[in-house]
Amino acid sequence: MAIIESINTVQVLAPIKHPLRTASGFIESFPLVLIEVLTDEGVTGRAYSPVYLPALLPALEASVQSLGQLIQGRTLAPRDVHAFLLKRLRLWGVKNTLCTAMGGIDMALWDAYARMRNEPLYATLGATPRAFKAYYSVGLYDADSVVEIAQEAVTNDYPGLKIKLGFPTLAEDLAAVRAAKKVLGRRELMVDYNQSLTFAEARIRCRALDGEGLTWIEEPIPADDFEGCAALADAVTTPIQIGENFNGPEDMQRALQVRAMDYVMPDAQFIRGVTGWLDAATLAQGRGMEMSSHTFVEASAHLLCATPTAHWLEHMDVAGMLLRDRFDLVNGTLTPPSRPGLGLEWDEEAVEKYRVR
Ligand code: SMN
Ligand code: MG
Repeated sequence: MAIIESINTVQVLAPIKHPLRTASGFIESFPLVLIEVLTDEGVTGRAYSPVYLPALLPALEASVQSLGQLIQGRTLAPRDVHAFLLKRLRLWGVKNTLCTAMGGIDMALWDAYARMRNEPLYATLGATPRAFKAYYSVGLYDADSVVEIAQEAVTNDYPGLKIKLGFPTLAEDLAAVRAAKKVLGRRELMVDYNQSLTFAEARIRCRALDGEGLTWIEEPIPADDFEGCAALADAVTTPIQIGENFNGPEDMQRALQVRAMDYVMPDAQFIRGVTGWLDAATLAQGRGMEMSSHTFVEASAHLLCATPTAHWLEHMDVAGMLLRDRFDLVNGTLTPPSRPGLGLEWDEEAVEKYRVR
């Protein structure tokens, strides 16, 4: 078995096609830490972790490096390393930046592990490749500007589009939804409030959106208010979607216990990488709940293959500009590549260009 030798990290500000405006914050380019796990057998595992504010990049990089120091010299056995880190960090737990750091490391370890076996990650997980329907995930657009972005979804043959909502008034939210629907026709529309509403306001707005034919309403209220989410899901017909803010599968289990949501969409890094995702997929299977992905399209394409209740793949291309081989959509679907591991190779020139010094 290979041994983990060292961990390399690079801070980048990854360019995105359209700036991401939400009701709760703005992302102009994506702050990422690129992670490489080097082994004594010459195989390198790759993944990346995100952080919200560019100013927090050094904190994320330091977190990845600190966890890296804890696992240096250990056997390349991703589940064992995961269990070791959880136990080692138990005293204060694994939340927020430390959680995405651990998720990124876990994914890089699984990438190396699959590469050692010379097979794509989905095969290492015992799954076959499948084509997942992908929805185009974009920011907040009013009734006028949403027309162009919805047209972009149609032109690129996406079967679905997700827009942000949370304008000052319900009337503006409704107008954006109706304008987008008009362009999309039979294609599906999801909306995302990014936790911006109070419970009372959410109940009014979500009920008003019932009947608009939305596929789901995402994070209408603070997503860690599981009881509030459950009450809202009861009061509304449109499925309520949460999951991107779960820190590990334990959060998802607590949310499931109170029936906080109708659909679930864990984030690959925040759910703690491949290991955490597999636990989450089992929980979703137990409840018979549709499970979608959140950002990190490259890993998500593999992970959804090993998800019995796989639903939609979110297509928000966060790292595409930094990759040598793109993960391209075909007829609005994404199939994971058959290259070893996740299939990620950095485009070194692009990394140089966007790295933070
Ligand atoms: C989102 C939030 C933060 C970063 C990326 C994406 C968004 C989504 O909530 O669901 O895409
Ligand atoms: Mg969201």
